Amino acid sequence: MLTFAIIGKTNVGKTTLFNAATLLDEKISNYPFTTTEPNHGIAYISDLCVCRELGVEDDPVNSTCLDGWRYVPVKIIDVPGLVKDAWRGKGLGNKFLSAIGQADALIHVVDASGSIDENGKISQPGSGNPVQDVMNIEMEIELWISHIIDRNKPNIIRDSVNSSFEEELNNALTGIKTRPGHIVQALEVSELTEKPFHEWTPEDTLEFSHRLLPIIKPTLIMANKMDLPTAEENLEKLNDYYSHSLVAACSAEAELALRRADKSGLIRYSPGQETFKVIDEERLTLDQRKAIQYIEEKIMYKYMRTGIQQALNTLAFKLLRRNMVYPVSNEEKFSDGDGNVLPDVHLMENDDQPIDLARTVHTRLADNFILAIDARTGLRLPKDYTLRHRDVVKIMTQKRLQVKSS
Ligand SMILES: Nc1nc2c(ncn2[C@@H]2O[C@H](COP(=O)(O)OP(=O)(O)O)[C@@H](O)[C@H]2O)c(=O)[nH]1
Ligand SMILES: [Mg+2]
Repeated sequence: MLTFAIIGKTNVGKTTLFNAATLLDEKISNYPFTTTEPNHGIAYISDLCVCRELGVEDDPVNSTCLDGWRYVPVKIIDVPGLVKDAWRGKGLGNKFLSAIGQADALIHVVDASGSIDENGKISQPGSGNPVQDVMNIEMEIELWISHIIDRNKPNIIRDSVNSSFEEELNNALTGIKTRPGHIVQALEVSELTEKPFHEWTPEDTLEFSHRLLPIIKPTLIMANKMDLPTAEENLEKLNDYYSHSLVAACSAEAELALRRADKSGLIRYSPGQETFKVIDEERLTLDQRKAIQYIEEKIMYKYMRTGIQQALNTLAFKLLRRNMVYPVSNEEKFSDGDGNVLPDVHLMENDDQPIDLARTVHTRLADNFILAIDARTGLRLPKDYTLRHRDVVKIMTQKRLQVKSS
């Protein structure tokens, strides 16, 4: 399952975002360090399901279909505020950094209203510097990566004699989910391909780590608290400074309020939609009415949506370039062996082929793979076919295999 880690300094709204995305009840408070363990939860990314286009009623198994939208689960981790010198282990730093290591992509939350001081305490709105905040947190992660490399330096040098340096460096970094291709790419952009590893200075190691980070952890910067007046100016600054990466505007608190109101039956709201509907005006208290009005005025009219669902989708589809692919075993009914229509959808990588889909469903399916069929047309897919978003694919095997997805 894809894993996203929510990072950022204290009090920017990470836990609120986590709760909104998972609708779990976590302690939300103004005190720094209320969270001492990385929280793990399940969030969903969503896109139009193929059921309506194919004219079928589906029976989702590994995902959910709501009003013709498919919601696919992803793991999400709320990583408590990283303090300065976290990479040296300060403030449970290593535990938090390891959680980042497990992630496929990062949601870097900043307080766009600038109401947090350097130490993560609530202060005068507009006084904080979100651009600097992003750099500080990234620096901790880069120093941590450098530290891992330094610690493994003797082993890397020793083992490179019998294999390649790139391979050994990759082995040292597998805990943060590197692949050999990432290492080669980062060496190139940091211009260290030619320099012998034993001659690397501490600056070289840090430069390498700095270049490696965006390659292994695609990051979305989430400008949170957009409902506050000082936020707009900082959003512009963030957009200017981080024009090379993606910046999204959001209000985690608004999303949390909407999802909770939906859950308790006060409003009808599907995450990611641009509107919500009050079910019964009479049932709302004065405070609830005020809250709804605030969200409408400050967020929904201005930004069209709270930004949370879009952020999750952007990570999966734009930054990680995943495609939703539906495996079926009956290409006429679009069903699995048990008759479930469009039971599963998998988030395949951009250059994945049908054999990769087979492997994702079950290794036995891959071992016996012969060819794949496009269930929409009934035609055989070419040998070198790469899977596309919303493909519905039947895998043909040598033997008749009855496999349940793993
Ligand atoms: N105005 C406003 N406040 C928010 C928003 N999101 C979070 N907060 C508040 O910011 C404070 C810190 O939030 P929390 O999620 O605990 O931050 P964390 O330390 O990063 O996990 C709390 O008082 C939240 O209610 C938002 O979108 N708008
Ligand atoms: Mg928190």
